[in-house]
Amino acid sequence: MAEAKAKYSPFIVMALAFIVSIGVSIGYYQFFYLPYLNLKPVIPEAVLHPTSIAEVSIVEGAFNPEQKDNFIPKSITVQLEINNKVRWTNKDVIAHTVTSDNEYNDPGSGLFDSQQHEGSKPMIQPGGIFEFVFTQVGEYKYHCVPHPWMTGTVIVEKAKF
Ligand SMILES: [Cu+2]
Repeated sequence: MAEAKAKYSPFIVMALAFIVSIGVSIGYYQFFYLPYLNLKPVIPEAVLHPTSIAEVSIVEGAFNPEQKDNFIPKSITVQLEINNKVRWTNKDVIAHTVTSDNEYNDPGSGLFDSQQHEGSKPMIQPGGIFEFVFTQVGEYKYHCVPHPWMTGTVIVEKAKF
């Protein structure tokens, strides 16, 4: 036993222990910590459930390409934790969609597209609504699929106190 111990100097043992601990740390980070971060985006409750709702109307006649007004307001600015939940109400006589120009996928709410959400499938019917909670600061452009001249923008900012 004493001979076996003598083969490994304390320096080698410490070096090996150090290498093993680095390996364990990298493995933990890569296979446990990163997947955990990716699975669970931490979105504050106040962002998921803002105190009020921002309203956008799809006005009557929006289906008509000759008509200038469709989404009113055309651009709406909202604040996280205040009114970052946007509600579109279809006041037109035919169905429409609210669809992201670039397939924006919100980490809290999923794809920004009324066609992907229950309650509005396949389109937002006359008198119907579509609601979407924006959880990230940014500028989000959207349009209506059957009427691409209908365009709008949602700008999301941090709350100003
Ligand atoms: Cu439309």
